[in-house]
Amino acid sequence: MIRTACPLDCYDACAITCDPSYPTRLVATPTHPTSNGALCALLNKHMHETPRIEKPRVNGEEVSMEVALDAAAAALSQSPLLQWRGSGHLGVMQSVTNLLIAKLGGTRTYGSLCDGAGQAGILAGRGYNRQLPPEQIAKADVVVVWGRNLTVTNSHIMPYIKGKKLIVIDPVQTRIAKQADIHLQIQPRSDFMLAIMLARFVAMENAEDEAWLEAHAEDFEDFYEFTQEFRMVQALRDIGIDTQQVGDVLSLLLGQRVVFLVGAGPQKYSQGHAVFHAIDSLAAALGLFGKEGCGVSYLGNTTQGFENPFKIDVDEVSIVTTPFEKFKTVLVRGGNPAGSMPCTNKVVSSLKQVANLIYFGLHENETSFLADIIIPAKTFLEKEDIRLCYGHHYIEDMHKVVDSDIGISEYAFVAAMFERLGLEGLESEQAYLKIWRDQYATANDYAVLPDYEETPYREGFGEGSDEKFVFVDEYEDDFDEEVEEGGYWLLSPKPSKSLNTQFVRGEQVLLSPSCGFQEGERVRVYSTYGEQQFDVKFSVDLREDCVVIYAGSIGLNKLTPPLASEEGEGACYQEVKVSVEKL
Ligand SMILES: Nc1nc2c(c(=O)[nH]1)N[C@H]1C(S)=C(S)[C@@H](COP(=O)(O)OP(=O)(O)OC[C@H]3O[C@@H](n4cnc5c(=O)[nH]c(N)nc54)[C@H](O)[C@@H]3O)O[C@H]1N2
Ligand SMILES: Nc1nc2c(c(=O)[nH]1)N[C@H]1C(S)=C(S)[C@@H](COP(=O)(O)OP(=O)(O)OC[C@H]3O[C@@H](n4cnc5c(=O)[nH]c(N)nc54)[C@H](O)[C@@H]3O)O[C@H]1N2
Ligand code: SF4
Ligand SMILES: [Mo]
Repeated sequence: MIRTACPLDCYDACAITCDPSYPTRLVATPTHPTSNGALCALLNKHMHETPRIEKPRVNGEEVSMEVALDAAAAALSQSPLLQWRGSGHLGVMQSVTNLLIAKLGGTRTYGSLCDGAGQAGILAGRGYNRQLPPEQIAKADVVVVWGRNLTVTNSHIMPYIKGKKLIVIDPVQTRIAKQADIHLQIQPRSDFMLAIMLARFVAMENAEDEAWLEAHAEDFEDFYEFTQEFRMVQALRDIGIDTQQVGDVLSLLLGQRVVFLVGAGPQKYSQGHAVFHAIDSLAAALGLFGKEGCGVSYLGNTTQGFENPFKIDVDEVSIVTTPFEKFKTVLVRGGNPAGSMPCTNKVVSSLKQVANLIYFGLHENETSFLADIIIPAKTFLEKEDIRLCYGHHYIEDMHKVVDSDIGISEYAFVAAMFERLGLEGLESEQAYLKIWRDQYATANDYAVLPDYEETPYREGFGEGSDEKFVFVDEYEDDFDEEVEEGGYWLLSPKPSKSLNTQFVRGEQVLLSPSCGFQEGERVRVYSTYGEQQFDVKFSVDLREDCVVIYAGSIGLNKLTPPLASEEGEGACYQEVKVSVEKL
C-alpha cells in the first residue's frame, strides 16, 4: 500500500492509502487524525470523471512532449517573463517552477485570490497567523461559524463540532445555519460592524477578560472607545439584527470556551482585513487566545515556519490585477486566470496581448483555450510531493502510485528547461523533498508544521510569542458612494460539485422566490464590469437583497471588480452589486 494525500485546494487535506493495482480506488487513511475514513466526491468522482489534457499542443497543433518542451524553452527565454501561479494542486513541489523564473530574471505574482485580505487582518492583530488545531475545536463549548460553509468546504471538521452550541453568521441560510442554535442572517459586508458591536456590548456588560487583557493585549479601554465611535442603532439596522439577538449571542458566548471558525466569505471585500482584525479583537476582548478549547481558526499560511527552498526574490505584480499585456511570455501554472480572476473581460483582453502564453495544467479551461503552448501536467498519483494544509497542521507525504505516459511533473518540466536553456544549479527532486521533510515537527505521532503549537498564543503574539495583541483602531470605508443603489449583493460561495473552476461548473443564479422571475428562466445578470446569462433557481435560503452564483460558475467573474483589498492584496469578488433582467 502506498500513502499519498488529496492535492485539491481544500481545508481538509485528506490522507489517502492506495493499492497500486487499483490506482483509481482511493481510500482514506484510517489512522489519519482528520480524514475520518472518508474521501469526498470531488476527489473520488468529479476529479476522476473530468477528462484531462493528454497531448501537448503548440499553436493549436498536437505535438510530442519533446517538441512542446522545445517551444516552451524558446518562449521562456524571451523577456519580459511572468509566472502566474494558481492553486490547482497544493503540493509544495508545484513551486519548483519559481527557481526557473528566478534564473531567467522573470516576474511573479504577489497577493491572493483567496485569503489575502483576511490574512492581513490577522497579522495586524496577532503579528503571526498560527493554525488552531482541530483538537482545540473539539474541546470548545460553543462554536461560532463565521462565513465558512462547513458542510460543503470543510466537511471533515464536522465531527469536531458535534454536540456543541452553534452560532452561525452568514447572509445565507446554509445547511450548517439550519442546525444552529442562533443564525444571524446578516447583510453581506456588515461583519466589521457586527464584530465591533458585539465587542461593545461585551465591554458594556463588563464581561471582558480583564486578567488576560492585562497580560496579553494593548490598551482595551482605547478599543472600547473606538467601538463607541459608531452609532449603535444605525449599525444594528445596517447589519440587520436587533438588540435581542445581540443579547442572545452574548448569553451563549460569555464564560464559555468558544472557538470561531472564520471562512473566506466575510473577507472578499476591500475592507476584508478590517473585518478580520475586528473579529480577532472581539475574540481578544473575550480572552479567547492561548486557552484550551478557545481560539479563532482561519486559513493558515502553510509554508510559514519552513525554510522554503523555492523562495525567490524577484519582481512582483499583483495576482488580482495582473497586467499580462506587459509581458512577452507568461507561464500559467496550476491555475485558470481567465476564469478565476476578477473582471474576466479585462483579464482576457490582457491575456490576448501576450505573445507566448504557456498553460501548464491538468484540464482544459478558459485559459487553456487562449494559450499558445499547452503542457499537460501529471496527476498527483503520478508524482512525488508533500501536502501541507491550511485547515489543520498535519503533513502528508505524497508518494507516486502509478506510472503514466501522459504529462510531465513540475520538477521534470523545470529540469527540462534548465537543460535546454543551459542553466545550472538545480538540485535533484529527492534533495528538495528532503529539505522539506527534514523540517517537520511531530505531534500525536504525526508529522506537523514546524511552527505547530498545541495551544496557539499561550505565551504571546508575534513570531517570537513575545508581543501583545493589537486591537483594531481605524476604519475608513467609502464603498457606499461607489455602489449602485438597489442592486443585489453578488455572493459567490463555493459549490459542492466543483473545486473553483475545476470539474462540474454551474450556470445558475440563485434568487429568493419573491424576486419576480420564473424558476428555470434564462436571465441577464450585469454589473459595471460585464454581463452573463444564467438560469434562475429559487432558494428560500437567501435574503431578498442577495443573489448567489457559486464560485467557479461559467462567466461569473465577468461581473466582479478588478479590485484588491486595501491591505493584503486580496481579491474583492463581492464588492459589487448586480442587476438581473429578463431576456
Ligand atoms: N466543494 C468545494 N470545496 C472547496 C472549494 C470549492 O470550490 N468547492 N474551494 C476551496 C477553497 S479555494 C477555499 S478558499 C475554501 C473556502 O471555503 P469557505 O471558507 O467556506 O468560503 P466560501 O464558500 O467562499 O464562503 C463561506 C460562506 O461565507 C458566506 N458569506 C458570503 N458573504 C459573506 C459576508 O459578507 N459575511 C458573512 N458572515 N458570510 C458571508 C457564504 O454565504 C458562505 O456560506 O473552500 C475550499 N473548499
Ligand atoms: N467570483 C469568485 N471567484 C473566485 C473565488 C470566489 O469566491 N468568487 N474564489 C477564489 C479562490 S478562493 C481561489 S483559491 C481561486 C482559485 O483559482 P485557481 O487557482 O485559478 O484555481 P482553478 O480555477 O480551480 O484552476 C486550477 C487549475 O489547476 C490545474 N491543475 C490541477 N492539478 C494540477 C497539477 O498537478 N499541476 C498543474 N500544473 N496544474 C494542475 C487544473 O488544470 C485547473 O484548471 O479562485 C478564486 N476565484
Ligand atoms: S474533503 Fe477535501 S481533501 Fe478530502 S478528499 Fe475531498 S477535496 Fe480532498
Ligand atoms: Mo481559495
